[in-house]
Formats: sequence, structure tokens, C-alpha cells
Amino acid sequence: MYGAILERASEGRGLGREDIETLLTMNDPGDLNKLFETAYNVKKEHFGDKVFTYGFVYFSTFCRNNCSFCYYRRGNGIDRYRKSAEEVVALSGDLQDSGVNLVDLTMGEDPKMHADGHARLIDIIKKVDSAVSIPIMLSPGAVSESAFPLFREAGADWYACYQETHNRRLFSEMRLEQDYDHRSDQRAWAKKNGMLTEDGIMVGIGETRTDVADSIIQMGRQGCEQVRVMTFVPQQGTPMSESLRKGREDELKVMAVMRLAHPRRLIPASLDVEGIEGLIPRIRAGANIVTSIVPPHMHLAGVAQKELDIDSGLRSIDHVTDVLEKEGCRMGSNTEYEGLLRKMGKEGAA
Ligand code: SAM
Ligand code: MD0
Ligand code: SF4
Repeated sequence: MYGAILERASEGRGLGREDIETLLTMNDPGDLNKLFETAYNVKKEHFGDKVFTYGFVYFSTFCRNNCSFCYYRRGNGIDRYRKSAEEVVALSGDLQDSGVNLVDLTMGEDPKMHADGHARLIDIIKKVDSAVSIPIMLSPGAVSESAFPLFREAGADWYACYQETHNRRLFSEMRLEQDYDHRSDQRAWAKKNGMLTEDGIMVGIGETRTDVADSIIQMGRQGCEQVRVMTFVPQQGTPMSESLRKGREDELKVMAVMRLAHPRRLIPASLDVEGIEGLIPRIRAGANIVTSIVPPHMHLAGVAQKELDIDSGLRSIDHVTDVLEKEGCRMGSNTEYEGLLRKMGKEGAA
């Protein structure tokens, strides 16, 4: 039953809703291995042995929101930090020098950064843009439509804003007091203003197979150039702290199906879920980007794993490169990455 679908997918004939749902029922290790192998080959066909790397700068952990899954929700009484523009510029420069292909500027929805027409945030983007030559991704949360031309003009190339789920009821349980359509509009507005966009979902939050299939299809329709899935990691001090932490199986399966449904899009393997240990299984499931590369000893946090593998240097580019090269991957150059972005910008996400 699975064989015919995998064959169709590997020939690039696309996957319908039923195919997606059927693949998501897979459980047998032998079947899953075939799924991963097919996804890996499809990735290779479109991107060769190349893998690209994104540096991660979580520059403010203050947040006005109260997402139930997030360690940084406003209701959690934790220590927080906010980096100055100079610090963000220095960190971004170091990441560029270390060899990453992009710098991802991420923050909680920090009211100070968003005050006065996002003045502080825009100042940071501008300063980073003039200090580094690699593309910039911005992940600042949800804002009004009028902010997008300003972000674009300041130098942001990408806008990342994850829906988490495309089931409205589940969304309202995850992103408390937030509007589903407003969040979805972020990506549409970013696109309209010439930015590339990323959408993402979490697994392990009570989603059904149909929810996941819906997400894969809707991400396809919105045309985001990068799509992701991450396993939910329970966080201390949050309403979901007692939830069961799932293994990596669902994430890998969803990632592979995403690769088959969206062969030419960028799909990240995040170091933020399982650290370096989780990298190769994700690459083997069809990912072609490594995200959440964080320099050690800079007092920077991850999102889902605030410390894991950071100060030990295991999330540094040197170590990631070693691990990937042993697996037969090649680190994509900046020229290759920018060529890819130009092509995607022109042709749209396929
Ligand atoms: N504050 C901005 C926002 O929420 O869009 C930017 C931060 S965004 C990069 C945080 C993302 O990390 C969430 O959208 C979610 O997908 C992921 N995340 C946060 N907490 C997580 C957790 N506990 N487990 C897994 N993923 C998590
Ligand atoms: C990651 N911790 O890639 C980052 C984050 C935000 N654009 C990305 C979730 O894993
Ligand atoms: Fe804030 Fe983002 Fe965490 Fe939600 S996911 S609480 S918006 S940092």
C-alpha cells in the first residue's frame, strides 16, 4: 500500500491528502526506513549533498504573550535578558565569521523592542544588516501589517512565524489570547513585502493525524519557502509542564512526509529539540538546513532547550560541520545559499 505512494512521490508526481494521511499511519520500522530513504533521495535530487546552516541569536527573552507551551511566556517567573544592538551586531558578526549561511534574529514579543513603531527592533536589524553580508531572518512574533515594509527596508530577508497547528481549536489552547488569522496573515504580509517566509508546526501537543495532514497541505498552499516541524518539549513553570515528552518518531515521520509533499522547500533540522544527538536522524529524514546553531559562552538561550549543548560547544558550527561531513554531507557555501534564495524568490515555492 505504501510502496505505490512512495514511488509516485519519488517520481515527483505529488501527494494528495489521502496519500499524506496514509503515509502518516506508518508505524512499522521497515516501512519507516523506506519512507526516510525516499525522503532523503528526494532531498538529494533537489539539493544534492548540500546542507545549509543558520545561526541563532535569541536577543530578547521578554515576552508579552502567554503561550501554554513556552518557557518564556509572560506568566513564567524566570530570569530574562535583552541584548543591546551592539551585542547583537557582535554576535551576528561572529556567527558569520564562523561560517553559517544566515543569521536568525529571534525574540519574545518584547514590548520594549516593539515600542515607538518597533524602533529598537528596526535599529537592530539595520545595524546587523550593515555589519554582515549573509541573509537575515527575523522572528519577532506577530505585528501589524504596516511594520513589514519597515522590516524589509531595514534588511530582513526572511520572516519566520509558526502557526504551531492549523487546527483553530488547538491553536487557541496553545497560543492563548492570540488570533489565528492575524498570525497566519504575518506570512502573507511578509511575502507581499518581498520577504521569504517560514511556517512550522509542533507535534506532541494533542494533534491528530488529520491535523498534521491539514498543516502539511496548508503550508503548501501558503507557499512558504521554509517549513518545519518540532517536537514539543515540556517546560518548567508552564501549564504544559506535566505533559508527556514524546520521542523523536513522530517528528521524523512528519518531516519525511513534508519533504515528499514539498520536495523543493527548505526543511530545518533544529538542534533545539534534542541537541546534536538528534541531527543525523533528521538529515536522514529529508531535512536540508541545520538551525539553532548557537555560539558557546555568550549567555544566549535556545527556545525549546534553553541550555542543551550550547556551552559545551556541541551546537557550534565546527562541531556541526564535523558531524555532517562524517555523514557524507557537504556544507553549502554562501554563494550557493544566496543563489537558491534568488531562485526561490523568482519562482515561488514549489
Ligand atoms: N516569540 C516569537 C514567536 O513566538 O513567534 C519568536 C520565537 S519562536 C522562534 C518560538 C517557536 O519555538 C515557537 O513558535 C514554537 O514553534 C517553538 N517552541 C517554543 N517553545 C517550544 C517548546 N517548548 N517545544 C517545542 N518548540 C517550542
Ligand atoms: C530553531 N530555536 O531553529 C530556533 C527557533 C526561530 N526562527 C527558530 C525555533 O530551532
Ligand atoms: Fe512569547 Fe514566542 Fe514564547 Fe509565545 S512562543 S510565549 S510569543 S516567546
